[in-house]
Amino acid sequence: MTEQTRTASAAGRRARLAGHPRRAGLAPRHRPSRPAPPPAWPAVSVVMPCLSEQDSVAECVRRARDGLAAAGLTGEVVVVDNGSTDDSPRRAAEAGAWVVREPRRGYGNAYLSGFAAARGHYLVMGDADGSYDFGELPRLLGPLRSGSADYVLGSRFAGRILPGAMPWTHRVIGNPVLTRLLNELFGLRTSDAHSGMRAFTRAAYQRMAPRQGGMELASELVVAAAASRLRMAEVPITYHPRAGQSKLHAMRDAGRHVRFMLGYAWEMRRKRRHSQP
Ligand SMILES: Nc1nc2c(ncn2[C@@H]2O[C@H](COP(=O)(O)OP(=O)(O)OP(=O)(O)O)[C@@H](O)[C@H]2O)c(=O)[nH]1
Ligand SMILES: [Mg+2]
Repeated sequence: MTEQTRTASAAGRRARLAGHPRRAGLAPRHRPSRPAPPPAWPAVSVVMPCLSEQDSVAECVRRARDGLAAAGLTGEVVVVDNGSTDDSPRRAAEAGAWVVREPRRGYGNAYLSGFAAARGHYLVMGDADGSYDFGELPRLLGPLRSGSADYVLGSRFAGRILPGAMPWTHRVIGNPVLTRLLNELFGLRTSDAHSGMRAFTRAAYQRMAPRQGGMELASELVVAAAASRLRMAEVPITYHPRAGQSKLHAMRDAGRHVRFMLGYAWEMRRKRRHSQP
């Protein structure tokens, strides 16, 4: 053992005793079934991106807190305010969320700063628009807590899409076509590549190390989870009609997904060619 690695492992041991997963120096190594941190640090961080969702954000925060309590887990709800022009930040804070501000617009940018602020051992994603039911948190976290998966996708297509929750163009064309393209390009079998409800361990997140600032973060996470050889699971969820105005720009966002997928697949192929003798 070199002097440097000895120092690093001693520091890791000291930090592990201190109890916080990030200070414990667990990343970037992969430890799929570590025990949850002691209660002083939240077991779960529910992160919600929020762009002017004043009609729903407080209820989402309450449902997430109730969901954590039902699972018997300590937790925090991190709402990332992405430049709301309404009362969302105040309502989120009043409902018990920790509000973080991210001035750079974009679904991905909002998530990246929410994850950077989050302290939990498990990280959960979900919109602040009322379309995902945070009462389903205990089921979503099940495969992580049992140690059978590192990354769980809440699948709307394997579950239920309630009337009015998704326009038929997205349900029959947009989502299935983009999901199929992703599966074909990367040899995967996901049923809902753009679901906004997911959960993973902190170590899994550090292995995926996502970077995309827009909606294409959703595709990036699926592909990066597979590329990082994470154990993936899908749990059926119910998709509800959202409150307030959609922030989705269907064509522009679909274009960003396609560009990301083609770029990533090209890069993977190029690396593979170069690594061949
Ligand atoms: N699209 C988008 N959403 C953002 C942004 N910043 C934060 N968000 C939040 O990210 C979540 C996802 O956006 P939505 O408009 O719900 O997009 P979607 O779920 O694909 O579309 P809907 O089915 O219409 O809800 C919401 O909670 C938004 O408030 C942003 O710059 N763009
Ligand atoms: Mg939504």
